[in-house]
Amino acid sequence: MAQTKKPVVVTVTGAAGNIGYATLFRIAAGDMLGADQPVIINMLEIPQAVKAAEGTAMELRDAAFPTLAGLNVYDDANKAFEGCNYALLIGARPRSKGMERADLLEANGGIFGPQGKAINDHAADDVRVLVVGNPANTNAYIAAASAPDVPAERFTAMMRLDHNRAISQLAEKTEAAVADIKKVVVWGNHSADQYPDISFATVGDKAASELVDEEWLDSYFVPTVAKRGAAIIEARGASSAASAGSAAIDHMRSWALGTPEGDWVSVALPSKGQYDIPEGLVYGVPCTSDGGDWKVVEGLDLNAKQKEQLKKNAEAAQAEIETVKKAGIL
Ligand code: NAX
Repeated sequence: MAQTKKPVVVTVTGAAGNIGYATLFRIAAGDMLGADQPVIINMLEIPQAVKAAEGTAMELRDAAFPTLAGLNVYDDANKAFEGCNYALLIGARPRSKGMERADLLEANGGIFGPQGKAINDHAADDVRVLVVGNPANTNAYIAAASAPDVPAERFTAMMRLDHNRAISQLAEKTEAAVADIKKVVVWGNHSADQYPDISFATVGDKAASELVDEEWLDSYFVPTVAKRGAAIIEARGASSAASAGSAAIDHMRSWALGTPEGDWVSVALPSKGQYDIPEGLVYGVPCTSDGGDWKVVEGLDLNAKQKEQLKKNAEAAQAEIETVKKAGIL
């Protein structure tokens, strides 16, 4: 396809990591923003991993993607986010043996605070940010808090992998095609206490709730989706990489190019108080996009069980923010 558009800058952090490797080639191939949108990719890594990132950059060049208009490797966030239109914050500190959740939050706060500031100071006015590195919701909160000049709703955390996992499980159970499933939502945090919900979902022209029973939902569907990451580590000996990268591509593509009529996707973004979710909390909700900003789907009728789940998840997400505040990161 002829490329007439001006190139956009896509910054990928953790570019030498597993998810980075799975994601970069698809961005460069045009899967994220379309085959008519040239991209300049800025790869950000820590100094020790720059050499590995340069190896990946060599491979990216060797693929001769027509959409790849430029490629840079940096270990300086201020340079990597210069003019950035799309930021995928994948690089994070993994939890090491004996590390408490509070230590993990603190270590990652030290990464996402400065990166938020670098985005604030150097990115393009229309920058859109997706945080993948865990704990993703809290990291997005920290980055947004460090970027006061960027509208907070441009900082999102990834729920799309959980969303896609939920669709896949429901498709398998109902023997339907993935494309026939609409309006699944995963509420809350990208963590084991997320709430995958099919109450509003349809499978073809039927309500999903008519096709599956409560027992399957509570004892199989919800725990399978919520604990899928652990099951993959157990089976592969490594955490989800290609599926996570694919979800990151889906998230950005839906945001930039829009969601289809009659469907929505799950996105964690700073709450404006919808569904009694505390304001500011980065929380997974159903969203649509017309290619501009995310629009939260409002006014869904929630029953007592759903409200209880949402409240529980909000408390868990809030507790992480409190831990970060206590550590003096915010
Ligand atoms: P890897 O350990 O393979 O790669 C992480 C990379 O980040 C490393 O190359 C490291 O050098 C780099 N890095 C660390 N600090 C950095 C910094 N300050 N600036 C730039 N780069 C930095 O992990 P990978 O498997 O790629 O996973 C990346 C993150 O995604 C992890 O935090 C992981 O927990 C998280 N995940 C999030 C998911 C989600 O749905 N939100 C699902 C998959 C994944 O578990």
